[in-house]
Amino acid sequence: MRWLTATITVALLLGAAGTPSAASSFDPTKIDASFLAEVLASPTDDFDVIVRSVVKKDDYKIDDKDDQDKRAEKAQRAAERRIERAAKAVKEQHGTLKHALSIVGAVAARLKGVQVLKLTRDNDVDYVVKDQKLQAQFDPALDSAKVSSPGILEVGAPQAWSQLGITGRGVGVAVVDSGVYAHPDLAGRIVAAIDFTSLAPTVSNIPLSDLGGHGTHVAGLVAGDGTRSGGLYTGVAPNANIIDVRVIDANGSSNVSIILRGLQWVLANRTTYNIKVVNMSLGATPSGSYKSDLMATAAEILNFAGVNVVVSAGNTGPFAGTITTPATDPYVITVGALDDNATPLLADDLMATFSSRGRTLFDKLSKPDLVAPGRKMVSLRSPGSELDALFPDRQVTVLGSASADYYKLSGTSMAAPVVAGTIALMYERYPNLTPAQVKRRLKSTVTPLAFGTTFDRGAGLVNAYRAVATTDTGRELSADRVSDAFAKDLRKFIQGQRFVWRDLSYNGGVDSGGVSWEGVTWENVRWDAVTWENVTWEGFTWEGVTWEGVTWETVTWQSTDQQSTGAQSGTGATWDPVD
Ligand SMILES: [Ca+2]
Repeated sequence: MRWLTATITVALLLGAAGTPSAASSFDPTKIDASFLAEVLASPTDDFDVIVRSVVKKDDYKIDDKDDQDKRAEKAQRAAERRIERAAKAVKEQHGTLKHALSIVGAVAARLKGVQVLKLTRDNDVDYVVKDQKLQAQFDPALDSAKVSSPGILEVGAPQAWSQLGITGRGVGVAVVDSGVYAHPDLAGRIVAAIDFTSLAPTVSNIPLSDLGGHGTHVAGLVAGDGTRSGGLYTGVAPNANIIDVRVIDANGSSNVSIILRGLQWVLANRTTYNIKVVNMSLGATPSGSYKSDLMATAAEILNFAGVNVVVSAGNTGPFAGTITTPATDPYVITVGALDDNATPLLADDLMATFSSRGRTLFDKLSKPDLVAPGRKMVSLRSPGSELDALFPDRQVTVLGSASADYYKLSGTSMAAPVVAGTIALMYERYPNLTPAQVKRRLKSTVTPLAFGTTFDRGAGLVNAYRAVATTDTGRELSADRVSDAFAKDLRKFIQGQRFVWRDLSYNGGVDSGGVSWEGVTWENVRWDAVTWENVTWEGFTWEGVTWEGVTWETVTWQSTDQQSTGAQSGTGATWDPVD
């Protein structure tokens, strides 16, 4: 009955608001502390939330005889039960259900503050978080330097194309962003597009528009082929495929629940489109540890299912502790921005002032992992988009061309896709790499930088040529454990599989409880850093784990409204410069 101790405080607050105090005890262990404070301050306001349900013992019971199909079917049913449980809890509080978020065993919903408090007392509820707003991360250049693409040269991408014959052909990069305009430099290579800001998202092979103008720029840095500039302005992997997962509206804003829907779609469709990389040039100020962050959970699940997750560090530098979420997660590849000073020479490079840096605020992790050029980057223009209209001086017209086909932007948003493109190159050459190997290769082949520290520029500047050429056999495995939600779900969903240990002599041959690695099973496993470090994730079969969009027929998903109002709303989101 641990919530009883908190009752007095909330009763007083509610009393002041003229609401009966009976409404009001809560379990503080099931709600994020900063969100709790917000709810207590405005108990009668509406809040957009994400409600995770508990996993129960009988949700996923597999039999040794079950084949892969049977296990997949059972995993799907277990995921449905999770959604049903969360949906029922919301309905009991008379909340409005918005979407199923099976990747994290949750639903998105809208409830009054007092109802949010009551939810924390529901035994079927594991955790309630605010459906936080996110912003695309960029920093429009304030002056108009002479147009060039030094950043692409500095990372050695053209060397990888010419010397190794590697251009990213056939590799899919999901751009989780504001959409991708059908720019001629991406012709025929936007292989799928889906819009989670629309009322009824459906997948299409016809490119969507990009009302914001951000995603098109990002996609161009990954895979633009320079068609309209005679090769002057290309991305890092000019033959890679783009999967356009639109989650950001025309104003540059999104919500965690929309991002989660995008990520669960990527998980479910990763094989169909050969998606090896997700680029997330977005972030939010973290409200706590990555361990209780659902975007971190979704990113980790993708990572262990074989999809690299590349995330921009944030544009809230230059001080320490400014890394945004989900870049704070130890498993994602966090990219900070370098200022290439408009030359392809390294000697004049600097850290971009705006680039967020570590250590991370809550977990004190060393971030970013590495940096890439991110200042005054020239890439694809989305004509008539919000950005285009707001900052027409960023338009770039190639000499002799009748139209401005390119656009110049700054931000860690522009640095992340340089790394995502590099990863696409790596997979063309070595299709069987795993995310842990990719991260190791990226970091072990960087161009070292003479300035800065590990906490601002990470390992150094990404080197696309060397990352593709290397035969490093190492793997970078975080010593930090995965997020709470992933840890809780993992056992239920993949417990039918064996643990495969990286090193039977690791940690003196025992786990942190003293059990020999060979003796560790799903029944006695300890979910701590030592265990995570030693698990060979590649030993798991993730095909049986669906975690994709579940539709539960008996639930009426009442709202696809993306707008936040009441206590949830901030100032209207815009494409604000953040430098
Ligand atoms: Ca330079």
